[in-house]
Amino acid sequence: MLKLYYSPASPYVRKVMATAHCLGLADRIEKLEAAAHPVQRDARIATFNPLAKVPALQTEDGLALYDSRVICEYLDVLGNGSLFPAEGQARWVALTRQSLADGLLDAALLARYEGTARPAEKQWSGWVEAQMTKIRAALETIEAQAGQFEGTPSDIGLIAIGCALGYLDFRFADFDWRALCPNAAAWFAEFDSTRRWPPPVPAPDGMKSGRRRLATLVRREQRNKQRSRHARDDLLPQRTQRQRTDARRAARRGCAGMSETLVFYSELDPFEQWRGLLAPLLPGVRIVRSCDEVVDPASVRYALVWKPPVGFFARFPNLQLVINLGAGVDSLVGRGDLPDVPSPDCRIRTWRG
Ligand SMILES: N[C@@H](CCC(=O)N[C@@H](CS)C(=O)NCC(=O)O)C(=O)O
Repeated sequence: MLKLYYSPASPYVRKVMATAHCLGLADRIEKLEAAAHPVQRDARIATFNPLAKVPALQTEDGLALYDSRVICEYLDVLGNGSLFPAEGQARWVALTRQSLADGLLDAALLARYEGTARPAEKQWSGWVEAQMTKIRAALETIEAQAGQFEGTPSDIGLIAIGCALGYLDFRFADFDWRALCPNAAAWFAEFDSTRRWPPPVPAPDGMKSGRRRLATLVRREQRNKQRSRHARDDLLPQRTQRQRTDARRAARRGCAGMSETLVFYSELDPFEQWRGLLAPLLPGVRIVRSCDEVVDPASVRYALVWKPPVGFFARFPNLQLVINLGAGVDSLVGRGDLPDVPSPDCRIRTWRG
């Protein structure tokens, strides 16, 4: 198997997966859990890629390949494809389109990191605006060429452009790139409808009705935890009533003070929408996505998941509750990275949207 350090929200990873799907190689790729971040270095990726970025691929011969351009070209050779035209103008056009799309993504990521990774007091709107200027300029060039694009991605240039436009929809939903690029938008609609790889964020049904049930599960777990802590405290003979009351107050403050984390993983479900719905119902719980946000693994008590990669749960030593974003728990049982059983605090429940 090929092994890919992977984040479902990464547009470069998506480009790699789109390439793999086009070449019929997707089933040969094992996805390895990764949490790439520009500041918090992920040691797992770093042992493999000194830049600690995703995507990074380990080949069946043990070669470490990065970045997405190298990986896509490797896959093309492995799959006897022609997504990288061998010579002539077609080659240089495809490679330059890939660079254009990747450059658009580089600017988009820098703009996004400015808001999500940099402390609020250090953020600089001029920086974000400069990145948006690059994005607009790249879009102008894409628009100028869109009349020549083919509907089904025939080379790496068009795959990269499709993934870049998809990323704008995903992370820059308020930025109306279609207004700037009507021809590219028409091409993208066709590209998007024929894609064979997972989209970053299709909305599932039933989220609104499910959020209350889900929050109830988390709150019940919080209460259970608190009760067992109190029961333990009450057994301590040397504690006075006053000390017990103080300990309970401190525990309650801890709950309200963002000491707990719910970690989200799904390639199919929309994280931002889930977070938006759940955050008001769970004020004491930090809700993060494992792929691109800093996670203090010890603070993770709850996981809301759909088919996380093997090894995902092993990072969270204090996990108490796993909520599956689909019917049944067959996708979870027997995978070996759940917390040790028997554990009084560990259970699996099913939630249906
Ligand atoms: N040029 C690289 C860019 C990869 C990249 O920036 N990936 C992001 C995730 S979308 C990342 O790993 N960021 C962490 C970092 O900047 O250190 C490629 O094409 O693979």
